[in-house]
Amino acid sequence: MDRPEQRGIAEEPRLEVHPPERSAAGPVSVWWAMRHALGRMGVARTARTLARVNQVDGFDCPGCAWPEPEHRHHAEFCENGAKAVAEEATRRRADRAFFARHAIDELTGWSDFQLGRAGRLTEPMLLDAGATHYCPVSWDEALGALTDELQALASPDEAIFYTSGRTSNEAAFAYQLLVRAFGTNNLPDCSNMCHESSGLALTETIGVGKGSVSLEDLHRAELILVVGQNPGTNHPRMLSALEEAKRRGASIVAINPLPEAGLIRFRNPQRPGGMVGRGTALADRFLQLRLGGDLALFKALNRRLLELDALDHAFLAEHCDGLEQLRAELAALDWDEALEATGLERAQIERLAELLAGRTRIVICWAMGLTQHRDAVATIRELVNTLLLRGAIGKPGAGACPVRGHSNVQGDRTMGICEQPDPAFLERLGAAFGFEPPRRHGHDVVHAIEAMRDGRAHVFVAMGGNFLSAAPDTEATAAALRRQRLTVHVSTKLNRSHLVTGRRALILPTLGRSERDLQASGPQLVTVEDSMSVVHASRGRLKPASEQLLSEVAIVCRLARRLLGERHGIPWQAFEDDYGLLRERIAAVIPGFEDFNARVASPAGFVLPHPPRDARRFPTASGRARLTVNPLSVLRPPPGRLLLQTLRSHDQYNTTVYGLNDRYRGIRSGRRVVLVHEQDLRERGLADGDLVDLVSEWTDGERRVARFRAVAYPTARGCAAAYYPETNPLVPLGARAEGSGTPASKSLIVRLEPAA
Ligand SMILES: Nc1nc2c(c(=O)[nH]1)N[C@H]1C(S)=C(S)[C@@H](COP(=O)(O)OP(=O)(O)OC[C@H]3O[C@@H](n4cnc5c(=O)[nH]c(N)nc54)[C@H](O)[C@@H]3O)O[C@H]1N2
Ligand SMILES: Nc1nc2c(c(=O)[nH]1)N[C@H]1C(S)=C(S)[C@@H](COP(=O)(O)OP(=O)(O)OC[C@H]3O[C@@H](n4cnc5c(=O)[nH]c(N)nc54)[C@H](O)[C@@H]3O)O[C@H]1N2
Ligand SMILES: [Mo]
Repeated sequence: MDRPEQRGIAEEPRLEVHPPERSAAGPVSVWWAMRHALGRMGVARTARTLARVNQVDGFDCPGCAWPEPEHRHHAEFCENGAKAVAEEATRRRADRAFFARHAIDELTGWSDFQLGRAGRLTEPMLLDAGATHYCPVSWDEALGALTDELQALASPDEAIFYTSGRTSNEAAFAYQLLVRAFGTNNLPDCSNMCHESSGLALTETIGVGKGSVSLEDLHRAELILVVGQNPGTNHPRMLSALEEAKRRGASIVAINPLPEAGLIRFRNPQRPGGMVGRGTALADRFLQLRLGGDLALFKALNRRLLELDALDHAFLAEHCDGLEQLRAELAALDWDEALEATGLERAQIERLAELLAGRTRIVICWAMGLTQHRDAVATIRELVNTLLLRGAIGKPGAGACPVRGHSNVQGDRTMGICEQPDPAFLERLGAAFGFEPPRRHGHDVVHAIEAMRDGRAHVFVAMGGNFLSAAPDTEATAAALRRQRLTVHVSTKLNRSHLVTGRRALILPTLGRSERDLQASGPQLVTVEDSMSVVHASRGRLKPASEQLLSEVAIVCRLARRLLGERHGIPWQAFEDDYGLLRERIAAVIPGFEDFNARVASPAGFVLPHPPRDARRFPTASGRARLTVNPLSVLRPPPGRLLLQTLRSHDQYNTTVYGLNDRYRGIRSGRRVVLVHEQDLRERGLADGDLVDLVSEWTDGERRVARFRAVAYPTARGCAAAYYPETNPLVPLGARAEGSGTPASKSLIVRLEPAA
């Protein structure tokens, strides 16, 4: 078995399927959090570590990007945050003895769960050409090898510099500076696979590619739509905010093909009632729509709002363009088509439109259920139309809330990690450092894979993440990585990207966010930006997993010194010694960071400017918000096929698998399942419990993953769901969102075949 996705598959003899749960969190989640933490960290370390998460003098949870409330609880973390912390603070070590014991071939046979359990990486490791094992190397040798390969390239554009979203602002700023001073904009990042569609749609419509609400707005909203998001698992602390809004009288509507537990009922472990009672019923309504049906839904809602004349006329007249075009287009909306796309009844849509018409403080939250579709950008633009028609932007209790993933993914973008940088940013960067940054756009994730595959790139460097497993089309990505001369990963933990490598490979182990970062000038803090544009400090407190770890900032600065030498006179050594100096430069280059060092000293941090949110000012070309026309085209799989979404279980953080349970959905001790409506199974001559292969169909041929257990599940008709990353081999490189290029990993056309 040479195929990367088929490796590490053991049969799952203990797999159990139970009915899905009807509520999220509560005492059971506290128990699970403690079980995970104690198992990996032991008692004393657990107490010390969890007491620091998201506290003002502690570190930012490396879990999700949900903001911290102003009045923090003693335990300001959730079950899944505790798992993320425990994963990093584990006492296990993947050290030189580990790598001497296990050949690459053997490790390749391990599951992602087993790889993660190997523990923290402890020193730089090199996999030499043709070698069977990684061997220890000094930092000097490691950075020397990378420098030599980069210098041997015919052009800086033959190198790829990926970033995942945990990297601090300081490390991200230094990294993009190094890459641009080297001479390329090849800075793909996890955003390309995540909220790229949101950033683009928001920039086009309101002029700023970030969400426009604060936590307080959520608390004060009268109506909250939660669309394409599973907060019970992926943003558990958001449930507290929903609960608070609910307590103040808000209505909550969940729009999703799956009845996710967290949206139905919530038992807040931080309130006495949450530990004993039945908890708060969160969603007042649940619209179970078809995958990819959201564009049709929002179009139909907007059409009804126009018919009802439920418009904020004053706001539209003062601030928006495009009302007449929108009106004309929506007048021609074909209801039959809209109903086919959504799978909903017309009355359901009309009732929701009436709810929207009756409320003014409206927040719409969304995540990957909207961004990872062919029509993602159009869908989000149409959702912005809804907000604009209702005047629900730039006033208290209202706005757009794209809920980000990685804990600093938004900050990384603010710092310039972007393959298509804003020319004004490059201008300021060049002026501040006295060099001419490259202007050519770089590669995003998919274009980077194509460049590596086609021999246009030869060195791949990753600042965090797990590129092989997170990217689409695992086979194609593996082939692309194998063609590289050198693949390099700055990582905390072992993962599959360390095993599918170029001719040579380096692992550069780094400090996690929970760990003390001591440099020449003393202990360093770093900063992060949450989903609501709040920038605040994070201070690691734990003893580093090994004495040989370098911080991400130190790795970048040392590489820069070797690679660029004195070129441009950038003070890399001083940056490494004192991150405060980096922050001074950030303040000079990036608007909103004036006086950065002083302001980050405030415990609550500070909020970045957002003109539409702050002053109803829309920095688009016309200076006005844009209502947009977004043509509808219905996804129609051929007869017998299903639409498949690839999503997260409760026991994973992206490609890191903490455990084998998806508790709320009733799946235990296994991950190779495909959730399908019972009737859809029956129509295909299948039944719950059958073993099936999933075959995706695309213009360039078929892709297959073998031996998944079919589970009869109450999902929308015609739709199926299975876990990422096991199903990434099914995502064709060419299946991408229009405009943003995000892999369309939530609406793959698949058929189920009985397994051989
Ligand atoms: N514990 C934990 N926390 C995490 C992560 C993690 O893996 N584990 N990942 C982090 C990251 S990087 C991110 S981006 C976020 C991801 O957070 P989510 O976006 O919540 O993650 P997914 O599991 O991909 O869930 C997608 C949700 O959208 C629904 N959905 C899918 N397609 C459609 C559609 O066409 N329409 C509608 N209306 N709904 C749809 C799915 O049924 C599911 O409920 O979470 C972050 N937080
Ligand atoms: N099919 C499918 N594919 C998807 C998605 C999907 O829903 N479906 N979701 C997409 C999304 S939203 C995202 S964001 C991407 C995620 O893509 P990535 O961000 O590339 O993947 P992660 O699994 O989050 O990366 C985990 C690795 O990061 C390293 N790491 C952890 N903490 C640190 C740190 O502090 N510093 C450093 N240097 N390394 C660290 C560890 O070695 C760990 O193994 O995947 C995307 N891929
Ligand atoms: Mo993400």
